[in-house]
Amino acid sequence: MKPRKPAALTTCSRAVTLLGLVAASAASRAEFQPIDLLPQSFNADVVVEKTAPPPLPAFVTATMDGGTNNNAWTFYEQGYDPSRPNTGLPPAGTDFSTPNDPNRVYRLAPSAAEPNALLVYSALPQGKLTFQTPTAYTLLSIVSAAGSGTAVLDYTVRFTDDTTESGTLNIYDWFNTPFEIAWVANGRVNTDNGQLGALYSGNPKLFYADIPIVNNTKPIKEVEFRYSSGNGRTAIFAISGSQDGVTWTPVALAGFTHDVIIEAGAPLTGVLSGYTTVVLDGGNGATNSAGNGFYEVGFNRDAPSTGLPAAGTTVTNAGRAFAFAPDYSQNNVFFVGPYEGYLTARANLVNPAAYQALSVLNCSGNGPVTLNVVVYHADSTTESFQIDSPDWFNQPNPFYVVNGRFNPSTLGIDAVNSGNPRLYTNDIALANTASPVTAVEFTYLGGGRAAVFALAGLAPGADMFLPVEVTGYNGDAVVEASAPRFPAALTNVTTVSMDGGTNNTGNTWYEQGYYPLIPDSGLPAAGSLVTSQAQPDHHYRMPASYTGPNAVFVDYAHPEANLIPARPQPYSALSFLSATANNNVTNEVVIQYADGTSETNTFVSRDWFNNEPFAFSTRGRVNLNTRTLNNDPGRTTTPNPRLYEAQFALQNTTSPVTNIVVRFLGAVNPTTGRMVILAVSGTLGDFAPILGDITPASAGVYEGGTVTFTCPLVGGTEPVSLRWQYRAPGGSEWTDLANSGGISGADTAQLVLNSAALAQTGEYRLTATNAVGFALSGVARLTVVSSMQDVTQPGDFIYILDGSSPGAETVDHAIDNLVQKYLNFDAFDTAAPYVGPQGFVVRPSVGPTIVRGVRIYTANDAEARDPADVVIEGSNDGVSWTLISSNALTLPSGRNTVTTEMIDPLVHFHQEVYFANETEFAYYRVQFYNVKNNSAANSVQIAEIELLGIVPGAEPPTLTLTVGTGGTLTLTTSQPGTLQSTTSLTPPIQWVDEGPISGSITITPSTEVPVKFYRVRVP
Ligand SMILES: [Ca+2]
Ligand SMILES: [Ca+2]
Ligand SMILES: [Ca+2]
Ligand SMILES: [Ca+2]
Repeated sequence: MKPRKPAALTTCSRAVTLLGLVAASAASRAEFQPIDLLPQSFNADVVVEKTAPPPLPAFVTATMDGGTNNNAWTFYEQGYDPSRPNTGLPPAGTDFSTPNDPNRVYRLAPSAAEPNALLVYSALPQGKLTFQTPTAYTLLSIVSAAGSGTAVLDYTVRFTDDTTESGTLNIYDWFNTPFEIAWVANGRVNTDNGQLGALYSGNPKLFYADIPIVNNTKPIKEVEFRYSSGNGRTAIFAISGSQDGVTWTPVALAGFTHDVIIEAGAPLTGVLSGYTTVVLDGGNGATNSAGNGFYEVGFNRDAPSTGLPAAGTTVTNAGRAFAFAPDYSQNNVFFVGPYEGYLTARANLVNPAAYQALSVLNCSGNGPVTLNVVVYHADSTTESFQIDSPDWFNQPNPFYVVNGRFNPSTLGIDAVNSGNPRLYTNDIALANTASPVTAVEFTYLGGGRAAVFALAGLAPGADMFLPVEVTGYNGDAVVEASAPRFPAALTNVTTVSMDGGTNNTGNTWYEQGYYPLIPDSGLPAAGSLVTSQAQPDHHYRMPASYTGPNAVFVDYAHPEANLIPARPQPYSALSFLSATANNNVTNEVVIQYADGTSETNTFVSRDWFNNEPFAFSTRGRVNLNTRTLNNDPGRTTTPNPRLYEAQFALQNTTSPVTNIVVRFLGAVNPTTGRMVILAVSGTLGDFAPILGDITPASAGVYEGGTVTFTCPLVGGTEPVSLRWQYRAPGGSEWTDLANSGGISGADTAQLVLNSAALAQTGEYRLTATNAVGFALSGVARLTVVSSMQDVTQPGDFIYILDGSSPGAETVDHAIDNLVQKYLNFDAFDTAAPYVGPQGFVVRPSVGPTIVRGVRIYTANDAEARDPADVVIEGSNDGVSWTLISSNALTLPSGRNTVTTEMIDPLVHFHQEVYFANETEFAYYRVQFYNVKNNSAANSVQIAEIELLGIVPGAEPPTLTLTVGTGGTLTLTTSQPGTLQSTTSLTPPIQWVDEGPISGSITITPSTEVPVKFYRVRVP
């Protein structure tokens, strides 16, 4: 209770208080307040709680690749991958020498779990390392590396008497190869997915740089570093000192700012370690399982029949029976390749026997392998043969098709049910058929690397090769079925996931605090209150627990859930806090009342990425498989994933709601679409407008055409005022639309854009406002494409300027009016990087034209090859050229994959660019100087290019009218296009699309329309 006010002020005070009470009362009636649900309403745990085993990025605070963004690639400590113990940085706190000089001794920080590097770059422009014991030296040596490029630092050495010496240091990128190499890590780890990379590649590295000290008798107390130039982010790991230039002593330092090393003992999340010793791919990594190899049938849970036959299995085909090794957790192949210890492998027969022929079951990686085969007999004679072991892909006459492979260092499964990889047989006819065979030896002669899986023997007089039991396997080439696909997965902290549903795999939500570096990313704490970002009068309470069930989950296999309010009350409207994965899901909601009545609604719940408006974004999610975080948690300007609100106005506002049945009706992706509801809120009395779904969600139209967007008002206290808004592509500001300039319905549920203009490309939404609050619809996207003519046509004279094209992707496909692409390797080779410019010359067969725009369509794959710019020149003799236009491009990421389709700007992903030009040209030279990722791309490619303009000499299109019988009229157009009509030529003219016209169509005019005008819009 507030203290009583002095009497003289009572009246005034009471008036104020009453006003306050009224306002508060109205607000509480209007706002959506949390509805607590009984615990049994929740049927799934879809949230990783903050106390769950930590994610991989929690083991560093910065990375070499991402700096303080703490993403992508960074160093790991030796021992992080126990099966590759000599890869990584030296163990924390231990002395190490450089490859070239055993006297150069350095020591990294004492812990890989604490700050172990001083980061200096443009965003962290200075820092210093302090000597724990000030000491005099004649030389200091700084151990460092930079990510994302090289850098230049200024340094200042400070003595105990505060005098200084200064200079400059050049810092190398961790993949450079100067002489001053301090350490070769031979591996790195990606904090985005846990994968190991650069294994046994000679990278990444640490470097040393020496600093001469003039005052070599004064103790040094610290060294300060300041960013000077360069893109690289410098990490300084260690300093050693020397008095004589020969002997070096590590300096104990304080002042490291960041932890950039994933320590030994951190969860090995993205690599399957220890289940193989050899793989068929991987170059120098082949004997360290750093490439594609085999898995046993059953390992791939999604395709359980694929893989190598189970250990110990006998497989019979084409008169031969082979028995696979008895145990895939032990060595199980004879591996032969150009590696120490693997040049020769020897199979010893357990039961020596005489054979007239042997058969060898084998295959090779990276091309065929020539093997020398020596057969040893009991009588001490030998026989030698040479066989070619075929590549494991695509070679004829396979004995067995494995139909899948696995890379233990990336966890990638591929070639599933592809008809590859394959095992083959090579037969050897023996001359000595009398003396038992005791052993068979395989020696590498050339090629990639080979695996021999089994031997079979044809006994004298027999008609079938039978298994030959052998010992001496020298490599484990098979990941056994019992191995976990994801070695350090989060398995017991959720029961379903957004990405994987009840498979509980892939990405899902996490609770705030789970990622300690960005503690406000994730879902708000269990039980906490959340206010909608889109509608601030909507409040929700998060589920009471993230360790027990916390979500209402439905999908095609679990189609129904029942939500029970803890305290049944009447409501005028309800709102669900929900999201879906794998695109939108349509649901039915049956609301049941205490009075026995019920009512049914449907709603579309939207995908957890990129839809608007949204109530809340967690700005991060966790991958259960690899225990990594993704979508740039906490930093991105496009916050994802998101929760949205789905709302209903109720008819029965007097009887308490006893329960709410939610049913899965269908999804864009019928079997993988799934929805969760995390909270429910409701209101009684007046409430803010509720809008339905906007349709269409996206539209394309030719310039001058007509577009309609519709969004129904499905509830809200009257009066409600509506207003459509527009946002330019890539823009952030929404502007109100008015009924003018061809726009009508801007203040209704249906917006019509007559005579669409190019500048109307962008996003549209409806806003609804009443006395209580407001609502925003979802966002619809409109693309208005130019109606200028494409002056090229299939068959026009065209040739590439340089480089080459694959046979099916030649430059004629740039103008063939089909999605089929044109690809141009650069003039140097067919490998990355892309070196521009590459392009072509075309002479339109329509003759000289004036080109004022270009439309470029993306190809079917490899976004890195999309052109990033386009330069168009014109010529009338094909020799001297005039620049028409030079533009940067930002082609969409969407791919045009159905290569047989007719190209269509209303359907296919593209970008248009317009420019001023009044000059006629007969030839056009089109060149692409850069692609989206020059270093990763080996070529430039596009599905199609359209040069947009006019043909000055061409006859204008005509439309003619003839009167038929029975009141019919026949309209004939000289060019195909869109027929449009209007009832008045008085501005503003409202042209209405009648549909496509090509040649003639016959119509029967309505007698109720006294006059009607027709035209054809020619694209
Ligand atoms: Ca660490
Ligand atoms: Ca194995
Ligand atoms: Ca949980
Ligand atoms: Ca094409």
